[in-house]
Amino acid sequence: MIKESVYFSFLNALLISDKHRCAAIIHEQLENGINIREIYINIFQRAMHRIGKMWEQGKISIIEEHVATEIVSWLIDSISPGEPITAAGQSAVITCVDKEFHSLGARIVSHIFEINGWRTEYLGANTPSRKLNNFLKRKNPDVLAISFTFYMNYIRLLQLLQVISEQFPQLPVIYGGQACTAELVTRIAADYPMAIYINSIEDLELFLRSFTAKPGA
Ligand code: B12
Repeated sequence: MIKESVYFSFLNALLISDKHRCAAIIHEQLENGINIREIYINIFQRAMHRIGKMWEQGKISIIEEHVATEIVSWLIDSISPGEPITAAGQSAVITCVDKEFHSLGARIVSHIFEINGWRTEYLGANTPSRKLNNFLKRKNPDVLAISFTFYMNYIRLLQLLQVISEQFPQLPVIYGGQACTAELVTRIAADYPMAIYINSIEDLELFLRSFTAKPGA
């Protein structure tokens, strides 16, 4: 379990853009045997949500927010085990919706797939829906995972689901992210029953385990 003092030391280091201190704190946690998922959620996610609140309240500037994002993004990649070179398991494409610039959540989701033995294609932020077709045809993934954070993009999420439901009706789709309201999830369940809403990393891992366990998968 992450101690509160560790979280606050990390947040303070992030707020003064002290990349090396942030890295030292994280590496110490890993050396102490702290699970990487705990670091993703209880340090990175928690700190970035806090940074968002501080930015909203005018307590920090957009520049500080940008630097914090870059530090966390760098740390996520540098501590993640990565996909094994010989991975032969299932594959996933992980993307953000069109005009969605929040990419850290999708990045973590991509690493969670890899930790569970999946091969991944992480497409990052702002992926144009129409351009996804050819890529999906070529890669033929077992799952498409979509991340959605900024509520104004909900039409683009629906457009993407429409494209997928028409062109890849058999492709299992999961989606998640902060902007998934109960109302939107209900609407998607009615219009796009192939899309499964997953609202936490724990539930994502449960999904991945049951998916792997399916006969013939
Ligand atoms: C960093 C940041 C930015 C950066 C993003 C850079 C980048 N490379 O990602 C920049 C500067 C680009 C940005 C821009 C904007 N932002 Co901003 N941003 C943030 C901030 C501070 C952190 C986001 C983050 O990285 N969180 C950490 C990650 C790890 O957490 P997460 O996203 O929740 O992801 C986890 C889960 O949700 C889940 N998950 C996510 N996706 C998926 C997908 C699946 C399949 C599954 C299973 C799970 C899952 O798992 C993840 C890992 O645990 C948030 C604050 C916040 N509350 O998050 C605001 C925030 C998201 N931004 C906000 C806003 C308003 C904006 C702007 C409109 C600002 C502006 N006026 O320009 C623009 C919109 C840009 C756009 N079109 O997308 C609002 C959104 C409000 C809303 N209701 O939609 C927030 C909440 C800030 C606030 N408090 O108001 N932002």
